[in-house]
Amino acid sequence: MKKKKALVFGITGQDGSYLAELLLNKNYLVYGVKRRTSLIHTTRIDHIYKDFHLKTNLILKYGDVTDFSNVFRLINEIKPDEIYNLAAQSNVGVSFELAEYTAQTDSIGTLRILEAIRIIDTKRKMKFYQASTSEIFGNSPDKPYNEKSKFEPVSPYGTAKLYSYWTTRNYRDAYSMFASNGILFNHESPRRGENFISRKVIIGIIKILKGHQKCLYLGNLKSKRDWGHAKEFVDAQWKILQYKFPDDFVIATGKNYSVKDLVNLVLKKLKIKFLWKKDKKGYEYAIAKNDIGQIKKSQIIIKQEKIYFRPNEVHNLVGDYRKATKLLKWKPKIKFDRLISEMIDSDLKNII
Ligand code: NAP
Ligand code: F7E
Repeated sequence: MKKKKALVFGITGQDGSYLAELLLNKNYLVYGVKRRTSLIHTTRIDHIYKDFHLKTNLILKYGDVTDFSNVFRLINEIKPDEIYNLAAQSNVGVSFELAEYTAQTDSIGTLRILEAIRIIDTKRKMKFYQASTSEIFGNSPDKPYNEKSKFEPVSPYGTAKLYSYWTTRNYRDAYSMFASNGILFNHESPRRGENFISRKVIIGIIKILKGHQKCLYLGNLKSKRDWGHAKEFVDAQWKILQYKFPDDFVIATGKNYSVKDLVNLVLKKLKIKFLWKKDKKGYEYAIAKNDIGQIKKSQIIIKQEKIYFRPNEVHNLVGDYRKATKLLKWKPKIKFDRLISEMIDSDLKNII
């Protein structure tokens, strides 16, 4: 039987790497789009990528969703059965600094792919997955959020992704395209980018324990997130494209925790005793209550720092994934505690 072809924009990212593994295990021929960078940055997929001269089911192509001619040519040459758009400037904090670039990538990038499909795939055979996000709900009321909740994004990233959400729906309705949104809540893993909170906290605290740094500086500790495991969330992405109709699905765990809960859990798992205090300006800091590793009793190990607060914040995210369970038979299994343990174990091995 002819292998199915998948084209993955964003294959070098956290989700791209897990999705590539999943698709290869399902015997797909996987085409992955990597950007030109001054340093090679394929570390997340090196273990599955073999030299292209060897017989391999993973083929890497240079590309960028800000370049329409490139996007068009790739889709025209490959003629994939399924296209996953995971490419994005995905850091919410950074989007306040790089607002226009974020829109070019996270909004118009999606439009470029959809336009290319519309022109090339006249028989409407290709399926398109858009990596949408819980950030489109912003601070809208009525939690937990489901597919019918109101959208009120509060960052350049959130508004850019909302544009893509609607464009995906509009192309589905206007041109009868199989185009679906996965509205994914936060998902982490040992492969998570180091400037997202889970990985930043874990790496920072391990480095303090090992004496590589003294203190970890953070922003808002009060915000709450619904954190799942990326490996399970890419399974939902694939299932969304296997469903009989194009549709939009919330993918979440239904449980949320604050950033402070996350910090407390990591400290506890690393057996660091601590006490939270507040300075005169109201910023919180944590001091160690025991000598452990390279940490000395009374050392300030965590401190809030103004530069890590965002101009606007999403305070509390939690998702209702019942539609995905009903129609896709998808359900998260990995709990927050186990996710964090897996990430800690992995970084304890990485950081010497
Ligand atoms: P990630 O690790 O930041 O990966 C993003 C990927 O997009 C990387 O491969 C990156 O390439 C690529 N990329 C960035 N700009 C690009 C451009 N202009 N052209 C082509 N590729 C580009 O993000 P992730 O956590 O895997 O998330 C995957 C997708 O899901 C993103 O769209 C993200 O916004 C969305 N999402 C993520 C979460 C989450 O909690 N992880 C939740 C909801 C939605 P480089 O490696 O070269 O940077
Ligand atoms: O922040 C707070 C920060 O950057 C989580 C992306 O994958 O999920 C992700 O977006 C929370 C926020 O993720 C620091 O203010 C405090 O409240 O890990 P994060 P995010 O912004 O929720 C959504 C669903 C996506 O779609 C995105 O692509 O933690 N926080 N102090 C901090 N965050 C960071 N990064 N760094 C800090 O120092």
